[in-house]
Amino acid sequence: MEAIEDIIKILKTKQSFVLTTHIHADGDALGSLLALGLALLNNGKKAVMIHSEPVPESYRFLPGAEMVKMAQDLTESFEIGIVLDCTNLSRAGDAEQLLQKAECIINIDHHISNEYFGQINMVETEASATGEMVCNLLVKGGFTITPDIATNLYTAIITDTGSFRHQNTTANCFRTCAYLLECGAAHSFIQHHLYEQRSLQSLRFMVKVLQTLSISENGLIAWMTISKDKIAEVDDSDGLIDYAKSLKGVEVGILFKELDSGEIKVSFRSKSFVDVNQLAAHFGGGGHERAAGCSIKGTLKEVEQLVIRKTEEYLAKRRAAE
Ligand SMILES: [Mn+2]
Repeated sequence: MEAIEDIIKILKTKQSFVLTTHIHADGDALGSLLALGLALLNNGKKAVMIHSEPVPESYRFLPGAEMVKMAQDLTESFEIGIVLDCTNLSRAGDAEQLLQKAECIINIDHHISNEYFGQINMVETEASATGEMVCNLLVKGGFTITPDIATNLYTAIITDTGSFRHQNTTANCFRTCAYLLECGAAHSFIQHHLYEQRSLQSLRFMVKVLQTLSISENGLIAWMTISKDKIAEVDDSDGLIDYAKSLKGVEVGILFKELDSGEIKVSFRSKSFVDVNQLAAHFGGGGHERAAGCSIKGTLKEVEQLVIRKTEEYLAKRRAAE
């Protein structure tokens, strides 16, 4: 039996579910979490959506966002744990303990670096977003896709494909979105909240980050840095990395962000041939071929040098192999 059939059976027969997603949640993470959570609730199940951090302000418009609970506040046990858009259990943050207590963990994800940590693993690396997989799951299971669920899933796909710009944009993802619009996904409402609600503070923050832009000698790597003092002002770095990648001639865009933990969060994007999942994996991270990330201990300067050197090595090796 395929994973999807096992999952549908469990969704129908079991009664209590705890659902979560990865730390530093994005639109796909939250959209998938809320869509599946709402579908279970609509079917009379006990379903609790949890996260290690409060839902980011920019995603509080998602239907059901107010129902997401802090993982730390829960002590009860659930029959089934469902983890969405998450490569491994440690990426579930504080939700990990609660998940470990469940009889069965279901892992639903589209990252190539997924570690198959569940008892049931539905991992489809060709899916544009976990939201696309959840849509398929709900349709196959005969669950009603309400306008609220559709809005969550549509947001998941829009954000993970960069509004249909990234390589993961497929015919199937357009078919799914067309279907979600028919189900009542609120297109204008979503666009407005995703792209027309930036604060002046956040735009000024962006200007400062753009000023840190550096480019490698060969013009193939462009990167930016966010130091802790800058984050203290406002932390809205979503999508900034795309500006580095958007430069003509650049293949790899990198964003370095200093975290409170003494680590540097490194995000990678590539345009056409560098497998950034491999680069991130070298530093213990992962993701997709064209978008990946990792966290490295050290100062901003040290990590910047280390990662740029490694990326240059990768490009040099590739040239030699051609
Ligand atoms: Mn995703």
